[in-house]
Amino acid sequence: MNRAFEPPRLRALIFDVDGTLADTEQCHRLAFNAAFSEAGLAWEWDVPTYTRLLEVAGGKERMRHHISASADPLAELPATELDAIIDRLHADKTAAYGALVSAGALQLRPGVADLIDTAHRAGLALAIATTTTPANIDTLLAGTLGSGWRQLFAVIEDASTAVRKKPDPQAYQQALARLGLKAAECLAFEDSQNGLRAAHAAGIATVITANEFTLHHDFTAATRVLPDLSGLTLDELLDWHTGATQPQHRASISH
Ligand code: XBP
Ligand code: MG
Repeated sequence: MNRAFEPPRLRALIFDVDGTLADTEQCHRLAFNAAFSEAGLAWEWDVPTYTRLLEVAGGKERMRHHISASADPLAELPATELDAIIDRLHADKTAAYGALVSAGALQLRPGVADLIDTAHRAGLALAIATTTTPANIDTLLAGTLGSGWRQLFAVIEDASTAVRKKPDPQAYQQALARLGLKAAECLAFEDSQNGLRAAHAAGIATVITANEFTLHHDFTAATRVLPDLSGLTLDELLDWHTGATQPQHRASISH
């Protein structure tokens, strides 16, 4: 006789940063363009261009892709020289982004602060799994959640710990390992197709809140697609998690 299915308990929420916690990508785009202008490069990433380039996760990887895809003369440089130029551009971009965010350019998306607070009070572990630079996370969350923001998150996986960028699942797999939890005990929150693919490849059911840069992405594999997280209750999350961890549904989530 089949034992009644006991759904795994929801024990952790794992958040992507850019586009999920806040609509950061316009600021990233402006910061890239500021760095290009400072370097005397005639590159100007407008919104349609940046929307396409966002299919490459990671700022350095995105610039490298742009150089090769646009057959920019920089592509002819010896690898070490090109690496040095990309590193410098990215450092300048990160400084420009930090200045924009520190000046108050960004707020958390609707419902994010409430969900983090409610989940933390309910004893759920919170984690971050992002491809962005650590400094960007600190600038954003110190300015929105306060200087003690790190105490809210048990685990932070970012560009400095997970070198393989989304859709590679490394950031999520490392977050699960450091949390000491199974994928079925967690829910992920993402904004993009790359992010959904990364979480899904790690076996984690995912809630999507798209934004202007990702509305057109394929979110078929998501457990839920929402306009934002406003008004979201823990009971709703628990229901979605239970539904997502039913045997027949889990069979569709790769491990
Ligand atoms: C989104 C990214 C990042 C940002 C730019 O990260 O792919 O590359 O666009 O930040 P997330 P960096 O996984 O949080 O959605 O220039 O620091 O990479
Ligand atoms: Mg994102």
